[in-house]
Amino acid sequence: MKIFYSEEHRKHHPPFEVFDGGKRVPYYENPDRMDRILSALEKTDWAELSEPTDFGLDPILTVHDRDYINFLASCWTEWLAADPETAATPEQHAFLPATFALRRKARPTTSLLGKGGYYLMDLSACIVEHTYKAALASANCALTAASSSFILHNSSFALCRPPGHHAGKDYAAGYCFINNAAVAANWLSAKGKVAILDIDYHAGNGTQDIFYERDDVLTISIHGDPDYEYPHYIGFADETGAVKGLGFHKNFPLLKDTGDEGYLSALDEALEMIQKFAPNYLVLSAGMDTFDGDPLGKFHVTREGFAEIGKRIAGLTLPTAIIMEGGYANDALGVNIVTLLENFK
Ligand code: SP5
Ligand code: ZN
Repeated sequence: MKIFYSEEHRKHHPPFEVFDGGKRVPYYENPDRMDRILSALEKTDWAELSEPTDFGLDPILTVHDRDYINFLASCWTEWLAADPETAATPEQHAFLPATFALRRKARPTTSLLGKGGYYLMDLSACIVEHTYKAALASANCALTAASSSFILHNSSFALCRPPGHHAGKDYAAGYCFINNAAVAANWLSAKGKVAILDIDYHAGNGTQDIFYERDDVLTISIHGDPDYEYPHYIGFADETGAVKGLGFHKNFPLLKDTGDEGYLSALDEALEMIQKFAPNYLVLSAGMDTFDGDPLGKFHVTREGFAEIGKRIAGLTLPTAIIMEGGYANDALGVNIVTLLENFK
């Protein structure tokens, strides 16, 4: 299986994030995640790693707002210029505003913190010196996987970091800056009908927003009910698309403590919808944080569960661009993703 991976992610390693209650914790979405996956892939005889191709900004700018991308590109330099304390010890800091825009009446203002509060949704989308570079490389991994799946008509894996599914057209959120899966799916949508299936534990709010009014890309997310789980305000069952896209989005909000059985029955329903839609390509937002024991999740999907999930999705027999999203039980992350991927080789 072709796997696209770039070392660029390493420099995006914010020293902390802020949890509910203002608790500062080490950044869960860390480079060690990739090392665990790489070493598990090395033990297989089918993983064929290569560098991504650089697609330039055009395919990213068809999904994301130009001013938002400019903000990501210049944020750190502007922050350092404005804050001498940060400039003296940059590795101890992250750009993280403390005031966020309610979008009803808000606009991006000209000050950096004004832009930050507008373009960031929460306290886990921390920006450091090379965040933008890492995000671009991550998007290129997804694009290269999409083009590989298109050309070779088979499945491929984009080992993306940072992840992407919480990033909307003009906002970063939940460790995500550029929506890798959306960029890949949008690129593929010029070649045929595309379905995106999001199996990350958290609702794929960014992906939902981006394609909400489109009927050429079916989006489905299976996740912890936003009634108790991040991202809290989106991902409910009654959100099914709008305008032309009505009926082309589906959320499966699931209860706390969902295990293999409950998960697989939602998955079967999702797969049936995908079959009815009859896409030419599948983009799989593959988060492993549904795992039993993930520090950020409340589900109990087992390794055997991931084997079955992979088997059923691969059963669609679609060329699939598999895009890495979340998953924070680092000890099990490599084995879990390999268990999922094995079904697509
Ligand atoms: C890509 C992805 O999986 N992003 C997830 C971002 C979640 N950020 C919100 C974290 C809220 C943490 N609550 C923690 C409870 C720990 N016991
Ligand atoms: Zn997640």
